[in-house]
Amino acid sequence: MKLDANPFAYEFDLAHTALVIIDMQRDFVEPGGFGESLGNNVALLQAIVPACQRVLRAWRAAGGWVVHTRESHRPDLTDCPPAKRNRGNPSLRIGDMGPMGRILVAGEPGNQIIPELAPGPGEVVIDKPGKGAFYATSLNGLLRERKVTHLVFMGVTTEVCVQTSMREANDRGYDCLLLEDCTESYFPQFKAGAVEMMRAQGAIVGWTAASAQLIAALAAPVTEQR
Ligand code: TIU
Repeated sequence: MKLDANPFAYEFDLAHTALVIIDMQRDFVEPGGFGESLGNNVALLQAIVPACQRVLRAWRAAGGWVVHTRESHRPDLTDCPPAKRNRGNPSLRIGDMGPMGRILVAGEPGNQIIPELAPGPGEVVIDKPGKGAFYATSLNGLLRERKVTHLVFMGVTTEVCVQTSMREANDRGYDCLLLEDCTESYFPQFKAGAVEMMRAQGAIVGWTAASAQLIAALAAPVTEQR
């Protein structure tokens, strides 16, 4: 399959591509979670949910494989360095009790993926203690087992966990596409900068495209894609 993308067309074989949805959790998207505890306005992030749903629906209908990630720490916080927990003197620290349970802790209500994008059968959920989806997780092994070579990214936040994950993927040899209207930051100027820097210099980190382009490619008859 081939779609219009920046800085030039992105080509992928659906059987060897995963849709990677980064951290679309209540902790980042809803009030009372980790994102808000850092002083952010979570409403900005809620705006991308319908576009993410459209892509997820189209990707599943085409038979594509999906990986979801959650930024998530063990209840005993042994995987949360004090530097991460204390940084910025947040109103609620990781592990503290908040309105949706313990902040950024596995198993708590706030740590779950939002219901609109809930994982489906056969889809993988990766709990990650860092910003990047590859750090201290089984993701690379799972992708290699399935002979995945291409990754399509959406999720939050663009310049933190999405950008880190895409850079980690790029260094591991995956061809990455970021869906521009399916990612968001608490800081619009950081999203714009991150999107720009990833596709600069001939897609130095990867490609970017509007989700409509991907949906059109997924819907196109196979004979026209050759
Ligand atoms: N704070 C912020 O923008 N992001 C994070 O802490 N994690 C993710 O991006 N998932």
